[in-house]
Amino acid sequence: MSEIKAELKALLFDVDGTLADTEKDGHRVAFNYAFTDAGLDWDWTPELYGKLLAVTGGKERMRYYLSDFNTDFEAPADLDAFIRDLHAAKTEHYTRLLAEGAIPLRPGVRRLIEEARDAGLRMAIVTTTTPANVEALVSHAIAPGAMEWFEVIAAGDIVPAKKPAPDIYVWAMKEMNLTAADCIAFEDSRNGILSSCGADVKTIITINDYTAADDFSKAVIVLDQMGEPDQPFSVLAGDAGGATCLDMALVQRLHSA
Ligand code: XBP
Ligand code: MG
Repeated sequence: MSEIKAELKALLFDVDGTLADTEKDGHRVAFNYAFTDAGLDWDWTPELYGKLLAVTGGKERMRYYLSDFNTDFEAPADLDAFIRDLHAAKTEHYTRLLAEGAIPLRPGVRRLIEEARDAGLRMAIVTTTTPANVEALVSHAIAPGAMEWFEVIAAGDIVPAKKPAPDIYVWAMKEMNLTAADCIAFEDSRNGILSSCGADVKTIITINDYTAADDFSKAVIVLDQMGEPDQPFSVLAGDAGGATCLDMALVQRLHSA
């Protein structure tokens, strides 16, 4: 008896680390600016930030820093407001950095998104970061009107349990009236794939420096980048069937495999 395969209807994109390498030169730098503005001597080095990335969400990451890395800090009485204000300042810095063009898209991202659009695929953003940050990246790094290319922006505090919980994927698919079998996800991290696979969505991984050693055993394929025709990807796990960059033909094959 032959199995009936669901047709691929939608691409669900993570943002940080997947569309662009935003963490080290974007978010980290913006956090440090906000700390300096607030008169704090906190310095999140690239190395420390790699450890802090274990926790998703900027507000949650600051709490993790205080509980595990800066235990001597005398927290103000209203810690929630303190963290909220720091995070708002960090978001201002981050969106300014993106408006200045500080962070480009990763190789192949624009090509794949444009190909998917031309093919009539539905697209959504599924991320932990703040909605303003998504808008800044999409409109500055992709195109001024590109927010409209994405049917749903599932971001930030829209669900209380951030990645690695599956909630944000479940929320996005519900909004789009789609099932997991209709979709494929693009992620770069362990927390990301735990979330997407926790929602039963097949997942393509493109690693980055912070996530290269993560466990991606559940991915349909693990690549170093999406690649371009003249800048081939390296396949780290899985089978690209001879393809040299991630195009819609390969995405379709990986979805139906
Ligand atoms: C990214 C995150 C975010 C960003 C910082 O996860 O975990 O917290 O690091 O953004 P994903 P905020 O790759 O799933 O998008 O400070 O706005 O949280
Ligand atoms: Mg990510």
